[in-house]
Amino acid sequence: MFQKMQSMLYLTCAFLALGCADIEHHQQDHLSEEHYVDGEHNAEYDRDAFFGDEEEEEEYAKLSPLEQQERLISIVKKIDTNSDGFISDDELSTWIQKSFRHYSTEETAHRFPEYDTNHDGIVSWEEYNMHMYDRVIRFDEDVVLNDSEEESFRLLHLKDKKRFEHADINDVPGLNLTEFIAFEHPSEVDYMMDYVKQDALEEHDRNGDGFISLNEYLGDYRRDPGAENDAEWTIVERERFENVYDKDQDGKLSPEELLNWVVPNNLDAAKEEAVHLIKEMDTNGDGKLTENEVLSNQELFLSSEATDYGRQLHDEHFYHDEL
Ligand SMILES: *[C@@H]1O[C@H](CO)[C@@H](O)[C@H](O)[C@H]1NC(C)=O
Ligand SMILES: *[C@@H]1O[C@H](CO)[C@@H](O)[C@H](O)[C@H]1NC(C)=O
Ligand SMILES: [Ca+2]
Ligand SMILES: [Ca+2]
Repeated sequence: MFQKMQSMLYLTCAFLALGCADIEHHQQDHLSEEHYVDGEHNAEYDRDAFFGDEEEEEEYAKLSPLEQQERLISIVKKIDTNSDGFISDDELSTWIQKSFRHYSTEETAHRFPEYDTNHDGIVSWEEYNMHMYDRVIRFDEDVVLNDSEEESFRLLHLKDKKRFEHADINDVPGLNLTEFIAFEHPSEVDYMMDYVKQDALEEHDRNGDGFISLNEYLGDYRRDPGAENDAEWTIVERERFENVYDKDQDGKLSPEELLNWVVPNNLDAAKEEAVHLIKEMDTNGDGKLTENEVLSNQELFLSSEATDYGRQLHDEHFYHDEL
């Protein structure tokens, strides 16, 4: 019911293509609620902020049904990377992930010059600080501050610094655009995965054994005071822990398994969405989608992550045929 209502909202959204930021926000919360951990990873998932700021005002030209169909068909052709006329779940999940990454890259590239104030193509640690805080902040790694607000800011800032250093992989100090993207979106950049795992362990592995137990996992949600006595909620989360995240069923999450929990939009999440969509749209039940199946399920397709909720229809990067 909820899903259906959302689809309808999206449909309206896709056709009117304006003022959809709120709906999008809810949709993303809905799809990725399990990925929000203490707000720590929100920064990596900030397309909302971007589109809220930049594109909410933009009104897409309304497409004629023919234009819409043409663009959809070229998107379908591009998803079908092996050109066998069918969209497989692998092709679709790769596409969904590509779409996620495209937007984070664009959004970051767009903001890069604001940080790089001397325009040398590198965001230095000083430039980053100036942009964020109007001054260069240096905290001592070993001195705990008495004021709790200052202390949590110190910890946050030290984390920023660590992420910055992990992102900086070449010999030149500071971050070029590629590295800056890794800094801003560590969970979408392969070379940052070790950092992401380490960071998540630091956050959640209370007893320091290198794994996340069910209690450590639940403990994280229990910090939400409203959830304290919600037995039903505990059952749902326990079920998720056991059946979704704990792939090898050993009762704890390894750093690898942990990624599925803390990283939004990783391949598994994209795969889940792809499998779900194919199941919904696969009229003849052969496990893959034809162009016709997509066209006869346009509404669903255009309200899904496969087309970034219809937005791909308005972005040449996705619908334009390579010549
Ligand atoms: C924190 O408080 C303790 C005792 O009140 C004091 O000795 C110490 O100098 C303070 N530390 C800082 C960094 O202000
Ligand atoms: C940034 O540096 C990395 C590592 O040397 C390099 O692979 C990448 O192409 C550079 N990116 C840009 C935008 O210059
Ligand atoms: Ca610079
Ligand atoms: Ca543990």
